[in-house]
Amino acid sequence: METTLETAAPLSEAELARLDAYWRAANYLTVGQIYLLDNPLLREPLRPEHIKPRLLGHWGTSPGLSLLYAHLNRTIVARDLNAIYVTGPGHGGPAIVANTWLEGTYSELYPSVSRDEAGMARLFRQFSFPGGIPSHVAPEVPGSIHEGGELGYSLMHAYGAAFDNPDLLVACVIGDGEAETGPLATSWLSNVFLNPARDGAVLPILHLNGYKIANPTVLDRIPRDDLASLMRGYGYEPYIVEGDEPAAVHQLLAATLDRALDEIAAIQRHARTTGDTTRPRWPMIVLRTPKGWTGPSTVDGQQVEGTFRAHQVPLAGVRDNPAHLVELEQWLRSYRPEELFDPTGAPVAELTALPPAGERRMSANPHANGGVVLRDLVLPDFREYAVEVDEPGGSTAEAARVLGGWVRDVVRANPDRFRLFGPDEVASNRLGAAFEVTDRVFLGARYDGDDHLGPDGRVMEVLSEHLCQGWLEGYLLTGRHGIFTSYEAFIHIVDAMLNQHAKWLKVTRHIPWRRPIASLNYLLSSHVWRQDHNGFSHQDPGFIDHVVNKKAEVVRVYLPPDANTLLSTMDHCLRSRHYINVVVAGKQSSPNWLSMDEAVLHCTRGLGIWDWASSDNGQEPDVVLACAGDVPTLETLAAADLLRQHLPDLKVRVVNVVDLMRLQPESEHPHGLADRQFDTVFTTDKPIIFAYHGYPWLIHRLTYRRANHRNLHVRGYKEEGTTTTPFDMVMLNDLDRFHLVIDVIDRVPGLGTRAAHLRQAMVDARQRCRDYTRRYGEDAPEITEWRWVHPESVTNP
Ligand SMILES: Cc1ncc(C[n+]2csc(CCOP(=O)(O)OP(=O)(O)O)c2C)c(N)n1
Ligand SMILES: [Mg+2]
Repeated sequence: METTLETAAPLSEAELARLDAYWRAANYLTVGQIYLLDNPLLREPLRPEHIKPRLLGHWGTSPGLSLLYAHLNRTIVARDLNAIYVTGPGHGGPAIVANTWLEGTYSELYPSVSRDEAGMARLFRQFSFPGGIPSHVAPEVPGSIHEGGELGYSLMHAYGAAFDNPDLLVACVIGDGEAETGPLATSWLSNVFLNPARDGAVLPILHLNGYKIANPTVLDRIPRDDLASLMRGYGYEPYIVEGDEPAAVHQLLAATLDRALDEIAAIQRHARTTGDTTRPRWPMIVLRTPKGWTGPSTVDGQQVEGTFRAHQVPLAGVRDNPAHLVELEQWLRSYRPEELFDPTGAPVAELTALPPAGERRMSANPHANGGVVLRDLVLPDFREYAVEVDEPGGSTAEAARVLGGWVRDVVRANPDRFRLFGPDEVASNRLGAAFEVTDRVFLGARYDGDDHLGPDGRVMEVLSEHLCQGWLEGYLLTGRHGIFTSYEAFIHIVDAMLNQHAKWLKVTRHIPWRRPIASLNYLLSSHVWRQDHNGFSHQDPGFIDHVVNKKAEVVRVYLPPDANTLLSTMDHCLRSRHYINVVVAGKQSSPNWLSMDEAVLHCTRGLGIWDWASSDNGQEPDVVLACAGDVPTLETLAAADLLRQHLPDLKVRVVNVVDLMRLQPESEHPHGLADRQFDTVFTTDKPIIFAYHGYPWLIHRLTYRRANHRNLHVRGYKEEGTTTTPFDMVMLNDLDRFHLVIDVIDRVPGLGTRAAHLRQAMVDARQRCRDYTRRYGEDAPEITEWRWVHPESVTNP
């Protein structure tokens, strides 16, 4: 069942010699980076002082990565390919750095690491060295869009890069250990979403070196036919390249790459000339070569090459162990450096003739520095999608649905650079208007009755938050734009991926040749307060807490309280660069508070006093009612209404927060409000009752340095939930209007006894509303029919 091109030998003697020399050079430079502080060309016998004191890095995967790099270079030149290289085992950083140095890009971007002996010495010294470069294929490495430190995301990044890049080939190495991760396991499905006419190609290469850190890999130890069947089941045609004899493997790999690239070209030609987008069977390669190939075969009597023992540094005691020092020197000399580098230390002409030139080099391909090819979105004027708001709360809308109209037109205006990603929830999250102009992309079988399913869609729906995230990251990293819409609770599934992307953004901000990319935008519309169909399992607002841990310069969190503020917020997010924007907004019908003009002002301020809801009339308030999130805003306004009716003398100030980062001090976040401004809004000594969308602690965390923090009392989600009515849900968490009034009574000095009757009435109201739900299965009319009534006493400025 497996396909091996055993007899093919497409390389001439000279080609084979050149490929092998190139591979040896890359391997030499890799070992040099791991071990050497000095004496880079071995001009003198190795001495302990030439060796780094801390031996760091991963040798085992490196020879395989370099072998593929050299062979891909051959095919890029032969076919004038536009290709990038994604390496799942990104721990093989020294191999990729070595290749980028060989092809010149490294020295162009880092001139001090020149292509000569002095540069080679720096190249070696800097690797995994304090003040130098990280050990992985980190953002510092030219041509990288994938650091690979946290395993599992290579293939999804590769597909993300290929979408809407019809001329691009993404060669993607997948570690056989990496292939055991959940995210990688689901990634094989991506070919169901790749359109051969409109998208580029991905060539998956499973690097079956048999081992991880301390174990064999599952895919190496299952029957070979089963592995081939598995790949075929996922819709790939697997080609096996197996061996441990370099010349034979070179011939086989060259033949196999030629075959695979011929097939890809034929698939694309067919789709692009006939318009037939039937899902093709894409080729993939299984590269079965020894882990740590060409390294020390045995060390201290133990087999190393071809085992898990080759994973990191095979000879560990080189500085102190003379025998190991000799073995290292033999190992390095086995690559015959005198044939590879000229007397100045530059790669010899035979080597520099192998890779492509200019932007065809995988390390210099602009797609791998997405900001370079990023084009702005064409954004329709969001103001034209506004809901009419004559008076606050006078009408209702489903905010996400209103946004959907604008998103539809963003899709329409940007047919080649914007996609919506979601785990089966684009329609459920009320962005269904997009389907007026596009489909869900899908190249599997399609049946009558399928809903907006087609080969050409702009909406990518697959029930894997990992895939959505990984595709979008790959898409953004190669210079495009998108929105990921998901349930708030389940977005946690990608917490770890978000970490990695946030790190990437943080580091690349400070690499001058990396250009900013479009922000990663999350729209979380099925949120904690409205899980009517589901209940407790679907309730968790903690993604925000997770995001706020990240470097302030890359994260933004928005809680627009209504439709117009949501429109304004999303327009801002799609224009922004190099951030992670989290937007939480409801999809249920809820009141519109602000006209579009007011919404724009409010979003620009980030937080502000809502005069029309306040009764402090420009004076010092007795209490501040703050709120963030659509449901807490509703409850806060209802509480303000109750206070106005029952305690008309009480001076209440209502503050709404749309940009959560405004709460932090200026020193902690670029959006942070200056202390003096914060104090004028929140006062320095009056109680603040803060109704917050998520876990209350976050508000304390963000404000703990503020003068009035000691008077801050936060209500939010406290992990109480079930399948029940919306108002019962807020009551379960003491976020309801009645409880907010109780909080005011309990905290405003002097109110206690005067408001005792009201307090008791509030306790009773909670019970009454609770009983109503138990009896009738829905919320009481006093809740559902409540409307904000504009107070006569307050003049709107
Ligand atoms: C998600 C994740 N879990 C664990 C690790 C720790 N780790 C680093 S390398 C490695 C083994 C990788 O094996 P494989 O993918 O086969 O790569 P290779 O053999 O090519 O080195 C592990 C478990 C990691 N980097 N990421
Ligand atoms: Mg492996």
